[in-house]
Amino acid sequence: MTENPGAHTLEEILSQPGCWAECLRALDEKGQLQEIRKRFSPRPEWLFVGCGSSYYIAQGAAASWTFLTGMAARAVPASELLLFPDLAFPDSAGCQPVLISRSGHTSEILKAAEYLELKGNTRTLAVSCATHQPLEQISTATLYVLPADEKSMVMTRSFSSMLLSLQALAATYGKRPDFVDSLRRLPEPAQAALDRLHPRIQEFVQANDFPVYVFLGQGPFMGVANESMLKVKEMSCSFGQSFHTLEFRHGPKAIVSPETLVVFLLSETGFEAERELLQEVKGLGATTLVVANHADAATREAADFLVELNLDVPEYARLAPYLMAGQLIGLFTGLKKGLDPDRPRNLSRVVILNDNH
Ligand code: F1P
Repeated sequence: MTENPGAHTLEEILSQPGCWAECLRALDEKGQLQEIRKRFSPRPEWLFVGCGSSYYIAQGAAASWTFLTGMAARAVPASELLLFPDLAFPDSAGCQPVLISRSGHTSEILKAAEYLELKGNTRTLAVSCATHQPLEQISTATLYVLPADEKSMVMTRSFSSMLLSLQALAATYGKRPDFVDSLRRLPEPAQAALDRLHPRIQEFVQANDFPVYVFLGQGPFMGVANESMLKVKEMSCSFGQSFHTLEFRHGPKAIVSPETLVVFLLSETGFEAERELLQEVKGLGATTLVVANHADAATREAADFLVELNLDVPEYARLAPYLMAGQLIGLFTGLKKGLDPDRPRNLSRVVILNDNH
């Protein structure tokens, strides 16, 4: 056991809003977004590719891309591109791949880059928190998100910062300077919300034990639900699941009991339908944790633990702050179990496979 288990991860989680501000400033100063916009013209479809957390960034980025640019966008794990290229990449002429990797070293993303650039003759855009790595050498250009790299094995601020940077890039393509302004306004109120949330989640985790964690999100929040589930698994070795919110009715709700923590990431667009499910699940006896921007009386009543963000920015600019609760649950649950969330069991910082895989 290390001296200060989880210390890096906690610091990295709590430093996220400041990191977003720094990343947006760096993108501005270096004119990176405009530069990329000049080098890659709009295409009928954009394909966001990653592994693990970076795949879930891809899901949030693809939703944001379509919302902000009107262009079609999908997310696939790099392994899909390698094993089922005809399914993942059928329209090579009309599709622009974006390869996401904190390290730029993950074998599958490198193989995907080689497949696209060298065999497919397709120009790729990489997104990474590191320089001097192989992905940047294979790809045509790289969007660097350097202030966000972590000491911890698990991705926390690199996730939210790469997602935010891709949203800023989408806003550049979509000619939505108002959206970039919203992202710039986000760090201050998000930091205040995070500082309030941190001790509350710590206390909640101390007071409760859950064998099962469920994260529900819909639309652009699905990637955030998946990433929250992954944080709880990685940092606390707990059993976590994620679903599209309303899919929970179609079978998964069979697992509900007071020992199931069901986390609802309530959207604004689907608020009423999602809140109805929250009430139903509460009625079935689950313990509920709700993240919402604004809660109404019915939501308050059905939430055992409510995170009300009150952020004065559009819905899509709130994806990153919606992740804070899941990250903190994972971290404090891991610490409570005597684990070191900085160094999760069985994991390495990068997955590097031998050549014969
Ligand atoms: C992707 C990733 C991480 C995960 C793990 C191994 O890395 O799957 O999401 O936490 O420790 O690698 P990268 O390609 O973004 O560097």
